[in-house]
Amino acid sequence: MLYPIQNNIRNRLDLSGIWDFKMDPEEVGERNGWFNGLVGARPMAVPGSWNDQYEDLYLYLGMSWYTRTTYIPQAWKDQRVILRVGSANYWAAVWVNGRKVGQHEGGHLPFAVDITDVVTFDAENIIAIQVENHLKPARVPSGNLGKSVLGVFGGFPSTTFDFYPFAGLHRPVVLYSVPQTHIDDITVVTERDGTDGIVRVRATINGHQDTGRVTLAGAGETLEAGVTFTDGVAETTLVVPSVHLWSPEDPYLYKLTITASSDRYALQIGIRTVEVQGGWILLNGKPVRLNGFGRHEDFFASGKGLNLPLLVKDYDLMRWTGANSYRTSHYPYSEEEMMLADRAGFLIIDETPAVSLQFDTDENVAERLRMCLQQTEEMIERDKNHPSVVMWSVANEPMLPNFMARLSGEDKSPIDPKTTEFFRTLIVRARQLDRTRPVTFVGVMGGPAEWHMLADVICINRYWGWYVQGGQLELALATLDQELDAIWELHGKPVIITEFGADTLAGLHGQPALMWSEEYQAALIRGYLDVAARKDYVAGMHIWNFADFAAVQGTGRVGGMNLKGVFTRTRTPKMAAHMLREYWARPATLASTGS
Ligand code: BDP
Repeated sequence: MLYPIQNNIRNRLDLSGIWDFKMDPEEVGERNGWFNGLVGARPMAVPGSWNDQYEDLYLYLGMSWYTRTTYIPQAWKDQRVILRVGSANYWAAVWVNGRKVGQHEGGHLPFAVDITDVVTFDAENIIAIQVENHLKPARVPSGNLGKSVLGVFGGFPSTTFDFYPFAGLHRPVVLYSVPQTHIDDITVVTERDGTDGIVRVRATINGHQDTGRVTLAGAGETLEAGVTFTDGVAETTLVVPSVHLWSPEDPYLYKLTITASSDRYALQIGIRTVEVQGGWILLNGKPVRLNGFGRHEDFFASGKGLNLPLLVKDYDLMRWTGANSYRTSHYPYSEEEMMLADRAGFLIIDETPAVSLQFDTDENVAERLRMCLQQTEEMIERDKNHPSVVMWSVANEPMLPNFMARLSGEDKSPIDPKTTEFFRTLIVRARQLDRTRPVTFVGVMGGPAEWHMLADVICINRYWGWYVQGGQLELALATLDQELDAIWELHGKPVIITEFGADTLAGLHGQPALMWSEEYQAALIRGYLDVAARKDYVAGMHIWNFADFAAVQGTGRVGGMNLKGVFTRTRTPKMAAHMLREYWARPATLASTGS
């Protein structure tokens, strides 16, 4: 799943812009030939969620149609023409010139369809994309389970997760062309040997025999190796003397170019290593602490749609706080975001859309496992070459049916081993696809230790001082302190608190610091950071959340918003953001003790 590029061989035509849009709640569009063009359509921006572009669409999640027409340049005539959708949430089908050419399920990962045989070069082509985001029990993530599984968050629409289920074409739709014989895929793995960098490259081509070249340019040098594609595969290893390593402090990128007889593809790579050793995560052999945030793709009007100025601003604000890391909670973010992270030097925990997995009927669970595997595979395929990605997360807060009783300690019964098998399957699959990065999942409070045992790093979300022991910070921090040591004792692996925080109404102040005030949020976050700073096995602290974000409506969500951001939704810093800026400016204790 290579990102479409423009060079002197390949072409790319971005179809972002204003498309025609029409709701199809009765699902009559296909029967009535809406793929040939929409009657009574309204304008809709792509990329962008449809929900926040019109008042009457906010709550609409059903079938919808997008259409637009485009010429395809004559110069592409001898090439294959591909249509690629960056993200259509949740299910989509693509039609070109009246023919259905493909469909895809899963809202946060791209899909591509070869449309060479259906395009015309002499007239405009009509492209139609159907999209729906019905909340369904067996989907990943799930919705409409018939009861509120999230207690206080449970609201409307009925999700199992705590963010708004924005719908639509969220990332660019592009047409691109590749030569008939073209490079299909590239996998880059980097290692270190003393001061040498080792770059292992594997490329595949859709032909049998071919010869090519691999070129690596950077740090004032260009290395080259000839390669032969045998049965479509070519492999080579480049040794880079006096390597310029990639790190958050110095995110140095090399340019890797693969040339075959008819094709060329170039990408930016970073040379770095990631390992887990005892209670540490090592980056380039030195302990590193992941300081940062859980985030969301979320903004006014654009919803979950790619918003480039916001992306740049968010990276700048994260840097302003001193953060070096974030998690793509709770789904893979845009490719543009990943490329910017490579360049800006963020350490990313890359997460699949498996948020709030439920274990209800065997049938639903089997269907969810199928989707989880698909999304894990698609995510790793897409993001495997990014130096910024340092860990895969295959789920966030999977939940046992008796979650509340387990949390309170009332239920200590053994867990169903089938649930452990579920995670073993996902984690094993991720490791098969990528042997170079740790694999984890993010556990909920009270979640079973059996699941964590399968992971390379223990990632936990903790809300002592908010949902539990709310308003009792001293008690909450003492609970955290003890729990962390118990977790370390049990697992002997690095621990990351992937979520902790407090809802905070910007502008609400108080002395004493009461819940919902800016003071309370700052004190809670600071308290957690202080506890963690005393423990060498804590490899990361991610605050929930970077910014306030849209959630479903409910009694715990003022204005339909989760207010745990250290920035508001419009990116105004709360007190906690200023506190972090000071806190993270101090040298991290572990980094300074590294070898
Ligand atoms: C955690 C979830 C996250 C929520 C957060 C919260 O992982 O998605 O937004 O709690 O309640 O349970 O703010």
